[in-house]
Amino acid sequence: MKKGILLGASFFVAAGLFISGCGNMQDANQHGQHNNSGHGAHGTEHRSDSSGKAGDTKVHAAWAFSDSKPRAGQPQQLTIQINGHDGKPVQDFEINHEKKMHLIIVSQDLSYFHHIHPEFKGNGKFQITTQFPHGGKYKLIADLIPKGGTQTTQTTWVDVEGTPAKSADLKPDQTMVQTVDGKEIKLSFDKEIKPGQEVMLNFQIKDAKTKQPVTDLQPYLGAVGHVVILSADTENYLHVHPMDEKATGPDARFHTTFPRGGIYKIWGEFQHQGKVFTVSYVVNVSGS
Ligand SMILES: [Cu+2]
Repeated sequence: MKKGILLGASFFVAAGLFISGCGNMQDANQHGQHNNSGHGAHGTEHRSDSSGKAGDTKVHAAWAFSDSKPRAGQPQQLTIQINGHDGKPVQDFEINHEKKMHLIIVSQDLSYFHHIHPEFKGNGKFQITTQFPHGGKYKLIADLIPKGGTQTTQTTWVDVEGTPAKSADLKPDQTMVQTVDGKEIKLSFDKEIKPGQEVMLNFQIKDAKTKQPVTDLQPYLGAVGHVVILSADTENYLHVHPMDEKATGPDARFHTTFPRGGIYKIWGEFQHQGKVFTVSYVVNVSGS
């Protein structure tokens, strides 16, 4: 065991499996296998891990599941220990969109998307029980802000035992109109998406049957909706911000910047009549 893992290990003696957020088991191309030779190097890696913005807070995440090998369909307690690069637990976190941590779980092909909020237990520790639908590889992305620090994204890969789902190729959608839970949602952009240029996303929400605009969206996580964007290779997790947090529909506008060309998947989550619905789109950003 290397130093970074041992530091994490002292916080979960009972847990079965340790995955270091800095150099985890499967994420060889990003970090190298268990390459935890020094904390200084990790900071650089984390910057490339998130949206590519410099200045992310230097923290280290250790991930542990209650079962040493998580199995599809079986509830797993996930513990995420956030320590500073001095090895000491981060004592508190800023509340961002109503939560101290947002955790996104996606399958490698991005067909599965799950957005949950681990509970802060104090002393740098977050916990939640979750389960994976199928066997295969999943990426876990924790979005957090240490108190007084800046937003950071900590990621790891998990290999889940069990029958894998049929993996789907990520192809750009032909239409930007989707029907989900009785809503018809059209996604449009204010201009052609170009790498490195800010673009506005507009989700326009109608009743699928009556085609009447939905004007009474409810706030979700303190805003009109929540949008997550990942590149097809999962390397780029984009920060997306609502233009008008208090909007209630039919338009929900957000802005973001796609860092490079390629295929991306976009998930929008909205709340109407007490129910959250998720709509997703696959887009191609041309250019390099
Ligand atoms: Cu969240």
